[in-house]
Amino acid sequence: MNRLCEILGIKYPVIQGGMAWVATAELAAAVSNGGGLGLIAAGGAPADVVRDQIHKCRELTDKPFGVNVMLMNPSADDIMNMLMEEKPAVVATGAGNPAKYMDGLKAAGIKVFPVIASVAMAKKMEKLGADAVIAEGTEAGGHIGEITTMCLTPQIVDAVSIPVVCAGGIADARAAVAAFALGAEGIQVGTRFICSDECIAHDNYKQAVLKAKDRDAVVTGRSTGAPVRALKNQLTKEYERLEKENAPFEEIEALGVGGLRRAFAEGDVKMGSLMAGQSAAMVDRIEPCADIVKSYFDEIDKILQKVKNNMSI
Ligand code: TUI
Repeated sequence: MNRLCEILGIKYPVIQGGMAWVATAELAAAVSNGGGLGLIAAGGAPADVVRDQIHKCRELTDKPFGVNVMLMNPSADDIMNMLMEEKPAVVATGAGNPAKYMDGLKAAGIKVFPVIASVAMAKKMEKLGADAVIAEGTEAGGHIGEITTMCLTPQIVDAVSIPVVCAGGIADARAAVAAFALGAEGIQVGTRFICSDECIAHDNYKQAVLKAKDRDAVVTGRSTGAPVRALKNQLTKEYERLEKENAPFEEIEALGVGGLRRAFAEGDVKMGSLMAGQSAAMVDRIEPCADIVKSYFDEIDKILQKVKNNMSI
């Protein structure tokens, strides 16, 4: 039996990525109702807004779901205190070290799944009592680390004994099989869920993901120390120009302010931040979350047969 399914009481070991703005109660509930684990993204929201989202999600599903806390959010302390009261099944963390919250979350009976992008951080999280780690490769969308999913996953699997969830670039069943071959016990999927019926992002954002080709998910912000992957548009081009000109930090940062809201709510595909992973190029339809969750486990035998054929020497 898959350890992640056991820990969480879910059918499919598929976690929906905690995408700021995009991962609303509607999306999380739909993924959980489809047998995976939905996550509400706290993103940059204040604690009371996240609490309302949890209540909404509980109206939409009786299945377990989680909350992703982006640790660069200035309200992270308030959000964590609220979560210790609300007790979602899981708290996933991103973009930082959740050490100071770990004991409180565990004492509240919440499973803690830190997103990590290095071996050292994975080891630290296991030592602190994390229930699983989400190893996110640089193929992912949004704020990213440097190591590819292919190289990061097996190194994390060898370094810890808690379950490893593989993230970054997993848009179809072949990639899922590869992740499990690398030793992962679950997958986290973000970009493909943008193109779901239940995602309430503006249709222009969804269409941009559908249209994206192999080189369209580009990284900006390397020079400021917070690299972000998003679909190439006027915003990313202006970022690139400012970075090349060594513009002041504040000027570069100011460009991005409100970018996710512009993309998600207004459908501004020119100056919005269309955060998405490299797998955007492989997403070709909008469909129900339940179908996306299940699709990763379709045709396992056929894929494994192909592996055997391709590897028979
Ligand atoms: O967090 C993410 N992805 C995100 S957060 C986000 S919101 C945002 N908006 C505007 C600018 C920047 C961010 C959009 N996408 N993924 C999880 C993730 N965590 N990737 C990498 C890390 C990470 C990085 C460093 C985890 C731990 C870490 O530790 C550093 C330390 O404290 O030692």
